[in-house]
Amino acid sequence: MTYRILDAQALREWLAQRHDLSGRLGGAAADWDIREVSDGNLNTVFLVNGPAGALCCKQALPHVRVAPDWPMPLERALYESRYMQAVAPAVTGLMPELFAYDPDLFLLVMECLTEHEVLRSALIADQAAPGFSAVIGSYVARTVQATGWVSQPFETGAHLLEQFSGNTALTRITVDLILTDPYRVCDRNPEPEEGLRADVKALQTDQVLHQAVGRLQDRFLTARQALLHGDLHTGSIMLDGADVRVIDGEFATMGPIGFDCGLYLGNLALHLCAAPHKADAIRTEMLAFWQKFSEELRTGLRAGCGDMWALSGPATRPALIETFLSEILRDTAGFCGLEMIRRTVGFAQVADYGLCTTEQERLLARQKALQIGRTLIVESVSLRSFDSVLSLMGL
Ligand code: SR1
Ligand code: MG
Repeated sequence: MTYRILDAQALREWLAQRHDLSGRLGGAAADWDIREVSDGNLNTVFLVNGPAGALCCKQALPHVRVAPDWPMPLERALYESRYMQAVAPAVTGLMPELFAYDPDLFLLVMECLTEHEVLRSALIADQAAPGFSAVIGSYVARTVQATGWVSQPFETGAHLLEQFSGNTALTRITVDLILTDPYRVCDRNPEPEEGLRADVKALQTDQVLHQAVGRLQDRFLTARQALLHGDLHTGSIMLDGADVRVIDGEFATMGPIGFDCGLYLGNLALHLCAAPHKADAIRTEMLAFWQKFSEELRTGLRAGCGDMWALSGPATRPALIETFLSEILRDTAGFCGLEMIRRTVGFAQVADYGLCTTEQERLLARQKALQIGRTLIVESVSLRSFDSVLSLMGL
């Protein structure tokens, strides 16, 4: 069957022929309730409800969903399916189950998280049950353990490089939207509000900042430490109380571990800028993320490592681990800063700023995010502890 963009009826007909999937829904195809709930920038998403169960169907479009003039290869769905398969055994219960991938329709069929809400929306509504960040810290540590050179035989890394190095279209988005566009004049950048124009201009001319961004470009493109989710923001996480799931792994690529950490923390920090009265709660979440991530990785690496540290033993490995974690910390701070800046002045911004009740308040929130982002990027190379990351955020 050749590729075509599915609407609800076409999806119904396709599902009806897939007995492995229609069996999960139960009843007759005509009775299924199919709703399009597309929310992200790139794809269409349908929720299908039948008498016996529900499915989530996500199809790649040949363009960016929110920018139809921007062509985008369909293969991102393949990489998302590969990502889910690669990390699923390590993160059981922390991502939806993948039931099927159709390579002709570039369609993923997954467990439907009917009761879950997107973390960003839950934060904005002030309804996220505390504790989600420790789960995300554990998620990142587990994916690193399962895919990183530091903990696996080198053949694992070689295989993953081979599986994901073709994901260049989405990596190009990251290279442009996160690592480059906010620091240059670019048609994709939205016109800034008047009060922010001078700040945007400063980002384009700040040589100290550009040099520090250069270090992070180097890290992102050349430090292939582990398989990254690649887009771990608060819109890529869903929760229902304490049940936390990571979704949307289409940006998966081998890269620096601090990239996933930094994007996650950057989105919490953006929320903080928009809702400064939540500083205590956000500080607690950030700390819990880092403690869980670093402790779980430390414990795992003490118990065993890959070819990378094959000669280390109980006397020498702890120092290797601490040096490794320090490098991740520096990258985390830098990528956190990059995410804060790009989500404030770049193509893909965040709904969190909608929490500000006046234009002046929103301007100040954005300026705060730019200031914290710049400081994190520029200072990242000299940071020694997670406390210093928090204090650069005013926490
Ligand atoms: C054109 S895609 C824009 C952004 O949406 C995705 O979620 C990624 O964050 C990407 O940078
Ligand atoms: Mg996404």
